[in-house]
Amino acid sequence: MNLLAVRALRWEWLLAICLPLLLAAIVVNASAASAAPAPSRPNVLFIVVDDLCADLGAFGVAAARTPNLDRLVARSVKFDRAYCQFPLCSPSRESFLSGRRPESSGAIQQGRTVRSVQPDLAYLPGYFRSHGWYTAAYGKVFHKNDLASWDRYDEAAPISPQEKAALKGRAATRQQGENAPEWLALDCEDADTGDGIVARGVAALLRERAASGQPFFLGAGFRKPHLPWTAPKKYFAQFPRTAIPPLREPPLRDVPLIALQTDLFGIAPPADREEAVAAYYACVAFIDAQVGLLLAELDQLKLWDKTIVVFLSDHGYHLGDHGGLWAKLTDFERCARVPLAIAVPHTKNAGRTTAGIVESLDLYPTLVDLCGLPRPAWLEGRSLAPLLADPAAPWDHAAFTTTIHEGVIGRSVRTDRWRYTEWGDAVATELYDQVADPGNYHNLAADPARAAEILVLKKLLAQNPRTAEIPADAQSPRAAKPKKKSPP
Ligand SMILES: [Ca+2]
Repeated sequence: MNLLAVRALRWEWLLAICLPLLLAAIVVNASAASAAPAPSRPNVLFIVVDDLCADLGAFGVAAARTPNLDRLVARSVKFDRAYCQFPLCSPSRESFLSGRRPESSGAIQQGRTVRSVQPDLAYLPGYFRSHGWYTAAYGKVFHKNDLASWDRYDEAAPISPQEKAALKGRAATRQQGENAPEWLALDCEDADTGDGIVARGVAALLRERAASGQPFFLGAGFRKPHLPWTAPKKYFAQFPRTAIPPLREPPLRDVPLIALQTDLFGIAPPADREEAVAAYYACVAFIDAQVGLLLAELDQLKLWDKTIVVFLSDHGYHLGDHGGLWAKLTDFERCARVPLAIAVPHTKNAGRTTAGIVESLDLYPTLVDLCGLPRPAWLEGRSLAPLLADPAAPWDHAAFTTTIHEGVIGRSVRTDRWRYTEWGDAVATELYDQVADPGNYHNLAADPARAAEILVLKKLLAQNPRTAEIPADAQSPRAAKPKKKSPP
């Protein structure tokens, strides 16, 4: 064997011994990274969108164009059956930010705060602040902001000067009511809009706080697709009227009139449903792009490994369904249901969906749990940590949603199979089979064959605290008197 051959043999030996060791080291390293423990004091990025129903690509609605929200959901555990506690901005947010049910706290109307009846209560961001997190927000996180919750807060005007100028003089289009659906394609850039300012403000906060060493809780409160539906014109260009599939729905059967009211604020139906839905979807696509800025910042700053990202809406939204319902305030599945996704650092469950029935109310105990903080005594929700650890984990719970029409309170409970609603003590009841009738068109409450199920659901509903007082100004100004009979 000559010298060259000996050298070649040595190299072969070296390769034969070292390569497997090297590969093994890489594999061990990779698995160690995937099993890395979650940070003990993670950051929280809390993204809340106003009036956004679950019409999103990631939630199975192809007509909506939401690549960024879809990407966020793909990094998260998706909650397919999440429900708000009251389908209206203020009571819904008061509930999930305080951790209390609307009827426990009494915050069951627009503008009434839990803080006003429980002055020492810490809202969710305030609780994190009291435990050493830096808390800051832009936009509409609270309906009525709680200054004590934040180290820094910027309301970021609901509409920018550019939007205001564009909308000026258009009040004539609101003849049907103060908040009749109104939309407008804006001739401005994203950065010149209220929500564009929110996204850029929070992105700047992420950059500023990433290097601070102090954990942060940042709130991004986007105001669209709340009315008026304004967004830069490039988003409207994505949604010609023909991009919206026509609505095909079954006829309403035995649905009581009181359940079919959404007009607390004078919402008037638009003349052309598809045109209006296109405007709503344009605003959703606009918000999607703003969320995209935040995701890009999380990428750039490598924050995913130390940041819990929560994405939710305050309630669902009707888009001309049920024979012409618009907006919010019903107890139907479409209005009670909210899109919810939670991305947790180092999760092995990214992109998985849970069918567990959960409530917006659960967010406070969930975040407290994930961040290792003591659970405040007043919380009424439950931690979703078991579902984040295993989306298929056993989970036998119900969700409760309350609304008010004409001074009559509508209490609804959603179980795995049913949605059951009671209006007042005996004004009307509804029962929908969520398997056979997911959209809630056929009320089975009078079906004698369902008496046993109704008894169980009635007991379940009665377990929740009930408010003794329904505020006089919680009555609908335009709604017809509630009637027991069904609509034609
Ligand atoms: Ca809202």
